[in-house]
Amino acid sequence: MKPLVLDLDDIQGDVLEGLQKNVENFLFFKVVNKIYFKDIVRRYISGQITSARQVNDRQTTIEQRKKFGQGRSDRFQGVNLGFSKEGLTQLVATGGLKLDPAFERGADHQGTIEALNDPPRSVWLKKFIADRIDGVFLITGPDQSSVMFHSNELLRLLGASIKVVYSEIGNVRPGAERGHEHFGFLDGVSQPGIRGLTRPSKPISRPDQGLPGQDLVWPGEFVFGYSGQHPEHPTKEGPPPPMAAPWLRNGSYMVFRRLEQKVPEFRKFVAEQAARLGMDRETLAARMIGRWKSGAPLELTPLRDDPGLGGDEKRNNDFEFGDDPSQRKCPYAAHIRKAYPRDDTASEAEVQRHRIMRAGIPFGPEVAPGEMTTRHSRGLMFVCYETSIQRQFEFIQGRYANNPEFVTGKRRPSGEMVTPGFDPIIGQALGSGARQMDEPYPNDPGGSRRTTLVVPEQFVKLTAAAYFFMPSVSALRTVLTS
Ligand code: N7H
Repeated sequence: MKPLVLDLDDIQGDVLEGLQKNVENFLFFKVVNKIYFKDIVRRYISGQITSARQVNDRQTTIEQRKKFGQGRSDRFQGVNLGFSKEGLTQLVATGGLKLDPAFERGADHQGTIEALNDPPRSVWLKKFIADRIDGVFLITGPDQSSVMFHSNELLRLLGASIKVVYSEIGNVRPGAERGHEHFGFLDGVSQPGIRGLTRPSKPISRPDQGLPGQDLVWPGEFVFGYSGQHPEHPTKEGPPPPMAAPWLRNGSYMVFRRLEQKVPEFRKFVAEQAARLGMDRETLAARMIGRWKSGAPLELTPLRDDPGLGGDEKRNNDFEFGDDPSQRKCPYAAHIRKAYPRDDTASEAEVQRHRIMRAGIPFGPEVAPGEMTTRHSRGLMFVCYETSIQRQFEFIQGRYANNPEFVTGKRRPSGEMVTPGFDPIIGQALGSGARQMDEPYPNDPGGSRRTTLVVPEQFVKLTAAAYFFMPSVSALRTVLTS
């Protein structure tokens, strides 16, 4: 068999392993002078793009330093560039190309908004929708001053060829909250492993996993030009996802969603509901997510947090849901069980065709003392990569998280059918209506208390969204800029 080789030098760095980022500036722009823009990108910017190879090498350095107790050395800068459908159309003739239908439509299309139960565009950030967005620069670095310095250099280079429509900075949270999102939960714990990149930690006993429990996925699910998942088998090689033109090779679609998190409101809701249900708050919040704040999964520690487990990448993903058939340990509707149900549907092969690579970062300040209702916008700059927005991101959001019937076919120990309810974190009901989830109170190890959590409002609110294509470095140097 031919070894699988990924062209890491040609793939942009945020796509597979994610640019190293303490701070990330998202610069959304419109192309004003196409000829000038192409010239600058070809001559100056394409050579500055941080590749997946650089990201991979930097990660090795970080891990080596950690191993030898040398502390963090993350002075790494990164630049990546993506284009919306409108942007691509400016650069290259896309007429007749069969791009992903969701990408063609765009995140702000009424059809997309309706399909995902997103809030109407009229309530999105005014500045974000003030003009056409052709592309986005992602500029990352160790701190705000270096990221701003590099952003300004880039803008000076681009001069009047573009107009910045909207920009916003994302930051990892400070101190002990580093790596945690604003509700307080460790993020970035579970990502798909990538065949040809992620090395199996137990090659003999578990050749189809990277870290224990991390299923390896064929790279074509995230980057064009490689084999994808087999439609009927969870580990076998499948065909490469269709590529509309040769220049899509080594490129990926990116979903961007600015998700505001109502943190004080979320905390208050959790405290009130926990009191109503006669349980503690930490347990209720963990049952909404499927992990404790430390990252420890409910499947492995259903009744109390275990920070040692949460932080141990060799153990914190090593579980399935199929052996928890009555949601005693983890509710069917919990965010991670909805977003990646693992072996818990009729077909694991099918589940593996709805995976995404997440690469988001929090934004906004910490909750201020005395901030009882949200006074400062904060949340998650959600970013994910895939080769089909329709089959991957939109499927997770629309058919899993927003679908109270999913996961289907479950019964209570009594035999009665279960309606799991909405994902209480990201699920969205029609017209921002109330959502329910089943079994917030744990019946573990036994018990049959029937409880329901009614979530009357969205604690995660979409305030802007866009779909992009992150081309290969070579396409940025040639087809797209000649
Ligand atoms: Fe989610 N959260 O803090 O509650 N997410 N997420 N997500 N999410 C995950 O495994 C969160 C969002 C996925 O492989 C964790 O990294 C918040 C969207 C997927 O087991 C936590 C927001 C979508 C996984 C959160 C948000 C997803 C995942 C556990 C918005 C896609 C991996 C830590 C503000 C439609 C599941 C981890 C797996 C994990 C949270 C958004 C999907 C804590 C606050 C929009 C696939």
